[in-house]
Amino acid sequence: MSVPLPILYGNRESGHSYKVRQTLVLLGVAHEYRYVDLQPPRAERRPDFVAASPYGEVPVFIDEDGTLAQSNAILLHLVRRDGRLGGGADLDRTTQWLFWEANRIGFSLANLRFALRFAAEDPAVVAMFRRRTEADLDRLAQEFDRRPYLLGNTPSVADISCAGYLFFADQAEIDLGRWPSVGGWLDRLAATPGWAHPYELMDAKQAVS
Ligand SMILES: N[C@@H](CCC(=O)N[C@@H](CS)C(=O)NCC(=O)O)C(=O)O
Repeated sequence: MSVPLPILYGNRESGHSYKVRQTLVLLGVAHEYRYVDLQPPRAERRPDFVAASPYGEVPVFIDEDGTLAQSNAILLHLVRRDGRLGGGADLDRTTQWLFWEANRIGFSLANLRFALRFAAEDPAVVAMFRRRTEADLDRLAQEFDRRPYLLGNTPSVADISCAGYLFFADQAEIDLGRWPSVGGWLDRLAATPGWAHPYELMDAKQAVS
């Protein structure tokens, strides 16, 4: 009897979905990627997604343990099961960085990019997202002045999560040249075997890998 593959619902423009798919690929978890068109109103999106999604947002991940939304909750689920990429003894520090990401870079830069690319946002709001993004990059730079990855010498989901939206920095009109140690960290991540740019990884309308 064949066991159904885990399913990831995501979208090519979604850095939060990218964080999950990149982790699945790096961990070698076979899964089915289901593309969700986010243009239609929430209730009119693909019915299997509407039925599965607790908040109406991608990503949503389904495996034998159940259905999970929230990118960082999914990352914790995966590394808890696997033990690599920040699971095992590093789990508490991994969790700390994932909570930071959710409130900081995954909020500031994600919304700055969204405001500049997809929405006509009030300039004062855009300026607030920009100030906050810059403060978050200052904070990240402090880490990479001292160590190659957030947890030390090897990459983890803390890095995958905090870097996710930084691969869209140009779309947020952020020049990473101001933060060379952050740029060096992103280059190291991009050189990890199995790493791919968000558009490369998330483009397939539907894929099994
Ligand atoms: N905190 C959530 C954020 C998820 C999120 O903002 N998803 C966006 C795409 S990146 C979405 O589904 N937008 C469509 C909508 O809200 O209807 C996470 O980390 O997964």
